Amino acid sequence: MSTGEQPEMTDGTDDADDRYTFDDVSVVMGTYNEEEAIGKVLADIDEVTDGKAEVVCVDGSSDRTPEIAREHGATVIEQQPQGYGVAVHAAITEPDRPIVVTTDCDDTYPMEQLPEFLALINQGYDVVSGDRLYHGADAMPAFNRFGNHAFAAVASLLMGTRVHDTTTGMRAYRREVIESIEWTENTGLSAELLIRPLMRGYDIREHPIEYRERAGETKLDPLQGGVEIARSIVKVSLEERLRELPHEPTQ
Ligand SMILES: Nc1nc2c(ncn2[C@@H]2O[C@H](COP(=O)(O)OP(=O)(O)OP(=O)(O)O)[C@@H](O)[C@H]2O)c(=O)[nH]1
Ligand SMILES: [Mg+2]
Repeated sequence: MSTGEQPEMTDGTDDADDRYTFDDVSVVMGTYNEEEAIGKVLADIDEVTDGKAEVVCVDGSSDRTPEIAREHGATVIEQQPQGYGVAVHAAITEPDRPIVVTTDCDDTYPMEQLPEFLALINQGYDVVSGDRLYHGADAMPAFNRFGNHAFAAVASLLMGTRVHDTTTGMRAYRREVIESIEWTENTGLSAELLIRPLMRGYDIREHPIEYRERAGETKLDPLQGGVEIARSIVKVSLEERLRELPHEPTQ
């Protein structure tokens, strides 16, 4: 686990065999009535990746979100709205490109930092996790900011490794990480996607990101969602601790 110094920058578009480019990247997201934001989010991805990244939206909307997504060339998978993690689980397991990047479809996350995520994957990290709290996250509601600091503190204690933002929606994963682990959480999936790989020894890097004010309505009830995330953090950390214990040989 490491954080801090800048990645060696590339524009993610060079063609050396051993480096991934945006042709190897899928950017995936759950989308639920995000018509105010989706046009900008998809235009930003298109611009920064030069149209090379594949985009997958798992959509439960009743507004124009899926039409706008298709107009931008995204693959849209329709799904009844069943919560963040159900959508994002379907989204991360859909692509067959080697690098999967998650984001929210609310214009909070800086798509212009995608080349930094790709550069860190190319440095060898298995998961690159956007740390919203590093720069202060002034655009985040104060209650959520407090909660996110608290989740990171609890997760760090339970894991025995300091992490700074367990609930961020912007990460890059080598697809092998996603495929090698069974994911169980819904609202807490974002925390699970950091905790299980970290406790299984994958190379994780937290990377500071800018965080913007949300466009459109939140889909998360901060109180109920917060309780569910806290429960997921405890459950998943303890399950991973138990996995670490030596097993009794069976006779
Ligand atoms: N398909 C689908 N997408 C969902 C569902 N719930 C949330 N999402 C999407 O998942 C992403 C995260 O939801 P947000 O409402 O941004 O939750 P949050 O980031 O915790 O809260 P904010 O601080 O308001 O951004 C957004 O892109 C939502 O549109 C759902 O039930 N189905
Ligand atoms: Mg969001």
